Amino acid sequence: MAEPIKVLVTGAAGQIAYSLIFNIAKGDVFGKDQPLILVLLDITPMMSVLSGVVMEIQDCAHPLVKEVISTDKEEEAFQSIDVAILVGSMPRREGMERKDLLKANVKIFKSQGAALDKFAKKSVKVLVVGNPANTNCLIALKSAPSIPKENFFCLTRLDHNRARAQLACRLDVPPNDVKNVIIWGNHSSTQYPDVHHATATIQGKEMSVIDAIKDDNWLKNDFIKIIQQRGAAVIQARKLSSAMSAAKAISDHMKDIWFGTPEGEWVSMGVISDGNTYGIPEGLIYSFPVKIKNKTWSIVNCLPINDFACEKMKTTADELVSERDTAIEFLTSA
Ligand code: NAX
Repeated sequence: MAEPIKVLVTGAAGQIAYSLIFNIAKGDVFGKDQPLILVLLDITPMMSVLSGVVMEIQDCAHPLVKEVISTDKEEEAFQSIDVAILVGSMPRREGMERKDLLKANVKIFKSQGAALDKFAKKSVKVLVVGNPANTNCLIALKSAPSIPKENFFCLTRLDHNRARAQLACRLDVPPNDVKNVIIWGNHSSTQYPDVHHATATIQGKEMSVIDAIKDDNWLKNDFIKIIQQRGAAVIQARKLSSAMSAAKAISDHMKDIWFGTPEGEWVSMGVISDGNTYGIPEGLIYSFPVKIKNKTWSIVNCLPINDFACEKMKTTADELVSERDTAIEFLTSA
């Protein structure tokens, strides 16, 4: 059997982690033959709740789980880890300004970035989920200069899965028969879910989603709004934010990093922009279409972009530039 890998989940007493840890422990993410050391970090007041989660992990009797470490100390949590899934963050409270939310999160991700830099393996793969995910990821990356910036990702796979599922539903096909949608930009309501390159298999024949749906008005208006507002719709109905679907998306994202994307397919991931790709400013964590091979990502480049798409890609980039500038201000003054 392989050596265990050490996987850290932060926000481990929260609702996303509750589903996510189960997926990881049963081998859905890193494989059915990969032993695991699970490291669970949360804040001190949540340690009692976390101890209940640890009891439940034991009670699942998953054969792959060799050890569970639960802690409220970053120096213990980040020690020699292979994977960091950073879910825990400061939630937006009623009446809280966006700037205050960013400030609180800069503090958390600066500290966790520094802990990655000091304690984690240099090969660690880091997935930031806690919102604002793109900018939190950027702060962690900037605070961990000894770790390659290509090792940092933010989660936009939930938006990608939502887009795929909505198109599949409209076409009355299984979601796996819809491929190559793209989420561009920020994991926020400015994100641009793009169907221009997406295909669907209908009665055994692969065709463009645009030709299959034959409703430009729906694709340009309602579809985009549904995806941009889906998180809010779940909150309104459930009185809690997406958790099961977020855990599934995190699992899909990490599994693709570990095992690669299928031939002929790409997925959406927030990764660092080099400034030369689709005109997106250098240094932003921006969601692009990405392929993965040997645990290394590359952006699917040179897709034709029309004026409609170009404008939407710029709107979400502009929002990220403004978030970044505010966060950097806090980072340098903190
Ligand atoms: P919960 O409030 O259920 O859990 C968050 C947990 O994080 C809590 O147990 C809290 O104590 C812990 N925490 C707070 N600060 C911490 C710190 N400094 N170190 C370690 N743990 C800390 O939230 P949950 O529903 O699990 O959502 C977690 C985050 O995911 C939120 O920021 C949420 O907005 C974000 N999401 C991001 C998504 C994405 O696609 N990028 C989608 C789902 C979700 O909305």
